[in-house]
Amino acid sequence: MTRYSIFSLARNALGYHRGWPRAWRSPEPAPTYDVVIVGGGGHGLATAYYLAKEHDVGRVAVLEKGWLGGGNTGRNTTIIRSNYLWDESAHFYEKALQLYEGLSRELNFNIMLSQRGVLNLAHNEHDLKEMSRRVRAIRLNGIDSEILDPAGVKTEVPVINISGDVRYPILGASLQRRGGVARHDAVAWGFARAADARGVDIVQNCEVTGIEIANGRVRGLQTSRGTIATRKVGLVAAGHSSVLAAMAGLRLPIESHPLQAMVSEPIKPVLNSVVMSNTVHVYVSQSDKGELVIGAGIDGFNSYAQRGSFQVVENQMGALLELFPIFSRLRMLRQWGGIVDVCPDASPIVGKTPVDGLYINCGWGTGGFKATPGSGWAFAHTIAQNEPHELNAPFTLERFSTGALIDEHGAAAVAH
Ligand code: FAD
Ligand code: PYC
Repeated sequence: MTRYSIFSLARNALGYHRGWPRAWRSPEPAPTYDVVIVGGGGHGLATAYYLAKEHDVGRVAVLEKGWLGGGNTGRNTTIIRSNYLWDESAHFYEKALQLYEGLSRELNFNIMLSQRGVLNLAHNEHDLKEMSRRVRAIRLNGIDSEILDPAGVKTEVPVINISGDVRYPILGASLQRRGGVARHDAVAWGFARAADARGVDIVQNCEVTGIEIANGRVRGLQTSRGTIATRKVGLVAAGHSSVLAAMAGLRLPIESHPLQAMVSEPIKPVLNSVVMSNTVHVYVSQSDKGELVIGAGIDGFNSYAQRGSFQVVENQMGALLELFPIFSRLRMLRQWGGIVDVCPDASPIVGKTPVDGLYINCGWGTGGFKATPGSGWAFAHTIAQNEPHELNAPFTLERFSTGALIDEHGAAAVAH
C-alpha cells in the first residue's frame, strides 16, 4: 500500500467516509420507464445491466422493496457450479459460469471468484450409479466433471473422514474443478454500480404493491412511492414470486420454503474445496475469513419466515460431524434463513407470461446464485426482443401444462 493510500484511507475514516462518492445514485422514481425490473437481487440487477449494455434500452429502473441484495442474494452460501444433468440446464448454468469467470473484469469489481472445486459425495450403490450417469452427461456437454474414489476424495479434502466405520461411508465423489464460490454481496454491488453507470435508476425502499393491466397489456406499477407507467415489467422477486404474480392474476406452480445456513467461528484454513452430500444432507466450505459456511436442506413446510427450524440445524450438525469429526469442538457463530421459491421440477421459470409486457424470472429455488449473470443475460434478451433467448426458451411457464419438465432435483443437490 502506498503512503498516499494509507493517508487517504485514514483521512476518509476520520471523516466518516463523507467524501467518498456513492457507488450508485439514489434517484427518486421517474413517472415513466421503458422497462421496470421488480427485485433488486443479483438476478434483477444483472438483467438491468444487460438490458442497458447489450440491448441499449434507455430508461430502465430496478425497484427494490428493501435494500440491494437483502433477499436471497445476500443470504446464500455462494456455491457456483454448472454440473447439471439435462442439456437445457447444463447450457444455461454453464453460460452463467463462463460469465462469472470474466465478471470481475467485466464489472471492474472484485467478486472474489474462487474456483476451488465442488465435490458431491456418494455414500451408497445408488449414489455411485447416479454419479456415473451424471458425470458422463455433463462431460458430453463439454463441461468439466470427474469421478474420485475415496482415496481421491481424501487427497482433495485431507480433513474428511473416509473410514468405513460410519453410518454412510464415503464411496466416491464427483468433482467439478471449475466450481467454487464468489462473494455474493460483491456480485450484487458490482452489477448495481455498472448498471447505474449506464443510466439505470436503482430505487431502494420501493415496494411494488400492484400491477396495472388493461386489455391484457401491462400499463404500469403501483408502488409505495407512487405510480409508475411502463409497458414492460420483469418480475425477479425470488421468495415472493407468487405474491407478485398474483397481482397480475397469475398462479405459479411454486412453493415457498425457508432455507437456512450458518457460519462457524473463524479458524485457520483447513478446507480448500466445497463439499456437498445429498445423502446425509449437509454441505460445507470455508470462507476467506476462515468461517465454515454450512447448509442443509429446505424446511419441509411452506413459509415466508426468513429463519430456519431447529431440527434442520440439529441434523446438519450430526451429518457434518460424521463427515468431519475434526470440527466437533467448533462453535457456531450465526444462523439465518432465506425464502426459496421451488418449482415442481427444481428448474426455474424464465420467460414471457400470458400478460403482454409482463415477463417472469423465478423458481431458482435453492440454486440460483450460480446462475445470476446467465439468468440476467438471457432475461434481458427476452424482455428487449419480446422473445426468449435459446438458453431460456425451454424454461417456460407452459412446461407445467405441456409436460416438458426439466427435472433437476438431483443437481439441485443437498438443498432439496
Ligand atoms: P433475491 O436476491 O431474493 O432478490 C429478490 C428481491 O426482490 C429481494 O431483494 C426482495 O426484497 C425483492 N422484492 C420482493 N418483493 C418485492 C416487491 N413487492 N417490490 C419490490 N421488491 C420486492 N444458490 C446457489 O447457486 N448456490 C448456493 O450456495 C446457494 N445457497 C443458498 C443458501 C441459502 C440459505 C439460500 C436462502 C439460498 C441459496 N441459494 C444458493 C439460492 C440463491 O440465493 C437464489 O436462488 C438467488 O440468490 C436468487 O436471486 P434473486 O436475485 O432472484 O433473488
Ligand atoms: O445450488 O449448489 C447449490 C447450493 C448449495 C447450497 C444451496 N444451493
